[in-house]
Order: sequence, then structure tokens, then C-alpha cells
Amino acid sequence: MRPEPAGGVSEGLNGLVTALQANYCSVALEGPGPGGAGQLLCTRRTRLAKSGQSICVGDRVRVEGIDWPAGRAAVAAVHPRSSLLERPAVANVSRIVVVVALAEPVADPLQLSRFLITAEASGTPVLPVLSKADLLPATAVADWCRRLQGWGYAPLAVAATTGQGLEALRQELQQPGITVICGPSGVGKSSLLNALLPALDLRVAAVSGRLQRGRHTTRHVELFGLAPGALVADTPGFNRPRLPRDPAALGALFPEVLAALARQGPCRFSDCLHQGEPDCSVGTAWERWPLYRQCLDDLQQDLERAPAPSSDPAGLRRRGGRLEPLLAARYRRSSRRSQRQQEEREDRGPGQS
Ligand SMILES: Nc1nc2c(ncn2[C@@H]2O[C@H](COP(=O)(O)OP(=O)(O)OP(=O)(O)O)[C@@H](O)[C@H]2O)c(=O)[nH]1
Ligand SMILES: [Mg+2]
Ligand SMILES: [Zn+2]
Repeated sequence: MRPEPAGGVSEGLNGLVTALQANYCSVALEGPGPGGAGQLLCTRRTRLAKSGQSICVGDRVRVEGIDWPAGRAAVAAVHPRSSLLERPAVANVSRIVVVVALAEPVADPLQLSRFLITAEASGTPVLPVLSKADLLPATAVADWCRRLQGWGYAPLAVAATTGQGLEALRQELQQPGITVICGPSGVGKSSLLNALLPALDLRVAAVSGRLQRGRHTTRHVELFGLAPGALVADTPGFNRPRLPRDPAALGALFPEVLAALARQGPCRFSDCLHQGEPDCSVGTAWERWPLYRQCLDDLQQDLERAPAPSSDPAGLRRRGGRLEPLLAARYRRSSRRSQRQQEEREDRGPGQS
């Protein structure tokens, strides 16, 4: 255990974890310490580590054994979370901004949808942001905005280079709570934060290769204060978010499906997968239906490669060219490690190491 410092020690203050680095975390205190100290570098108490309690960026924690002159302390407890986003790992999230570039790398509706789906699964409000708007003609940008409006979103088109849309984005990010900025690598997430807060001076790097992919420049999640009470998390980009594993729950992560169900009432079958079943309220005449189908297919493949834990509610099987729910007991438990390895493999595109 770390020895308690002899002098300048005070006990039990609350703070917010703003970054994690190896065995340390940065904690921003809720009130200023002696001499205005606001940030402490913390280890975690052994009993906390032994209890298996994880610490995430966004966690409210109690710190003890504060060594003010050294700016060091130890995290003794993690306060209950209101929510936990799995990837990027951030606790107590109030909203999610999904950033996808309109060009460099080229916008991919399936990839964008996967990000939106995983964001929707968190149950927090989701704002799509279309970046690098300076690289497309204004009419093409407007077409993309209309398209996303048709999906049920109110997107913002922005360009860190010209300042387009930045004031509207600032308004969103200034709302109280933690906003997570997520999206593929190289879409300009850190550049947007630099444009909003130049003092941050976050590292950015040019995209590369035939597909103009990002180079995984941001390596860690970090929280920054944008306005009093308003924090923004810059996060490392990744390319292929993992879809929620329950196929029957996938539809509800599409605002178009929710709107159709609200309009028409529930489908005849409670486990309807909205693939043209009898008396399906959703139907197939919506723009993202092929993407929804693709996601169901991908879910099937994910389940085949890394079978779902037996506690999962359902899997899928193919019957007559359609996917159907399947009882989960047939799937073996898979380790978190193999899931993570699978995600890393999926993220490594051609030319990426
Ligand atoms: N043309 C144009 N280029 C931009 C814009 N925003 C960012 N870029 C460029 O895109 C590249 C990637 O930007 P980053 O901010 O590093 O992207 P990121 O999303 O943070 O990437 P990761 O940290 O890898 O996830 C850099 O070369 C930026 O200069 C923009 O609005 N227009
Ligand atoms: Mg970045
Ligand atoms: Zn249906």
C-alpha cells in the first residue's frame, strides 16, 4: 500500500475521473483544494481493486490520502453510476455525439448506422454530426442532412476548418452533463474540440491510404470542461461498433421503427423481426430497411464467430432466406477476451496495423 504522506493530508473529497492512464487516473475535484488545486493524480485503494470495482472516465469517486503538495491521492470508492457506455468506456453519460465524415474517409451509411445503433442502445439522446462539410458541395451536404432527417435525426453538418456549424455544436455541448464524442478514426473528433477550445491543442493526424482512414491518433478517453457543468469526452476512433446481441431488440434502436410502431401499434408477433412478417407494423418500405437487414445478417455472423453467453435472450437462425429468433441455450458462453480480440480484428482494416 502507498504510505500516507506525513503532512498536508486531508481525507474524503469527491471528484470526477477525467482520464485513465495505466494504473493512474486523473480526478477533478468538485471543489478547489488548498491553493486552488483542482486536479489530482490518483492510484486506487487496494481494497477497491480487490473488490473488482472498475473505474471509468466519467465516474464520480471519493479520494482519500490526499498529498496536496504532490497533487497525489488514492481513489477509495466509486459512486453509483447512472449509466455506463461500453465502448468508448465512459460512465454517467448524458448524450452521445456520433461524428462521421462526409469525405476522407468517405461516409458509409452502414458504419454510421452501426454507431447510431450502439449509441441508441445506451438510452441517452443521440446527435449525429456530419464532419468535413467543406469537402462536399453544399447541395450534397444538404442531401445528407435530409437523409438523416428521414431516419429520425436532427443532424449537424460541421467543418472544423471553416467553422461551419461550430456554434450550433457548441450550443449542444454546453448542455449540462457529459457528452461523449465518438466515431471512426480520422473523422475529425479531436479537430472539432480544438476548434471549439483552441487551448486544448489535442493531437490530430492526417488520414492515410487509399481509403483515407484515420491513424488512431487519440489513444485514451479524456474529459474536458466546455462550460460550467458541461463536459465533453474526446475518444479514440474505431471502425466497427459491436451491435447489441439481441436481434429482437435491434429494431427499437432505429427511430424509424419506433415511429412506425407508435403510429401503427405493435406487430402481430411480439418477437417480429420486421422482415415482411404477417401484420408487421413496420413494413419494409423505409430507407434504412436494407441496412437493418444487413445488421441482422451481421448479428448472425457475429453470433456464429463468437457465440452469445447463454444468458442472452436469443440468437438467430436462417429459415427460408429469413432470419428467425432462436433460443439462446444453443449458444456457448464466450469469453470477454475473445470478444475483444474479435473487435480488434474487425477494426483493423486493410493497411492498418
Ligand atoms: N478538410 C477537413 N479536414 C478536417 C476537418 N476536420 C479534421 N480534418 C482533418 O482530418 C484529419 C483527422 O482529424 P482528427 O481530429 O485527428 O480525427 P479524429 O477523429 O480525432 O481521429 P482519431 O483520434 O484517430 O479517432 C486531420 O488531418 C484533420 O486536419 C474538416 O472539417 N475539414
Ligand atoms: Mg482524435
Ligand atoms: Zn414487425
